[in-house]
Amino acid sequence: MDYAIGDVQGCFDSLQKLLKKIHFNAECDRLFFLGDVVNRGNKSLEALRFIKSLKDNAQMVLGNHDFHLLVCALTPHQPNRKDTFHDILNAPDKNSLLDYLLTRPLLIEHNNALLVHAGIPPQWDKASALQQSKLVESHLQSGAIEKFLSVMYGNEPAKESDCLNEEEVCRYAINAMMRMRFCKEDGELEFEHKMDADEAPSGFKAWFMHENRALKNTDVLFGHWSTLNNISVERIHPLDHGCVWGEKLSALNLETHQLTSVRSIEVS
Ligand SMILES: [Mn+2]
Repeated sequence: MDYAIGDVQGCFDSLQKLLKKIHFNAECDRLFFLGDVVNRGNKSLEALRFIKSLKDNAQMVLGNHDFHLLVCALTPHQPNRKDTFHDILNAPDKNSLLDYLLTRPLLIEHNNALLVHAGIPPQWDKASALQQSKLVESHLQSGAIEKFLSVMYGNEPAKESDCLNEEEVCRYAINAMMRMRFCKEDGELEFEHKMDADEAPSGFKAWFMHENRALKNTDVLFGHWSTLNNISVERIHPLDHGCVWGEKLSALNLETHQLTSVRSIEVS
């Protein structure tokens, strides 16, 4: 069976509890992690090592916390007080764990569904989304990684049409696929608000609520937005159920569409 799993954020013990509940078999089942496998929780190192150890039976897209770990590990940028991935930064296998993250995509296509950490802006069809993901991936795997990572932080350009060069195109793509919650129909991003989807700032909507969204007829599975409540939008599958905040970790069976959740067991 194939399963998509929401934001683990270092909650390794809850992940093991969830895998027990779905009777996960590492020989034949496959896990698709929706990003943010590390940070904020108490066992980022165990979580990342475990996912890497599953080899081809686990795949993951990069989330903003995974990306933040790369920036802190590979540029002079310092972790902040809330970051809990020092175990990875101090691990003897740090380099192979970082290499693992550097070779992860921003977007996975699986049986006509798209898996992404935050979302896909309304103006992108499948080909554009895959193209933007590949562009960032090519930079993550290039030799000039420190230079690339050190210019990827920042909220601008908010609009795709304002991107003047490849650096800005990549920054927009990273912000859209790893951080976006609210945007305008043309994909203009907004990062001040983190509340529920029906409390959008003026002029903005949750990215999946735009009427003319190009991917309306494609299943999109995503994490990142743990405060989303009771979303009922066709083909939209939010799977960050707030495990690191003491709520739930969930797995969606990609064949039967059955959802299995466990209550978080981490001390928050
Ligand atoms: Mn996130």
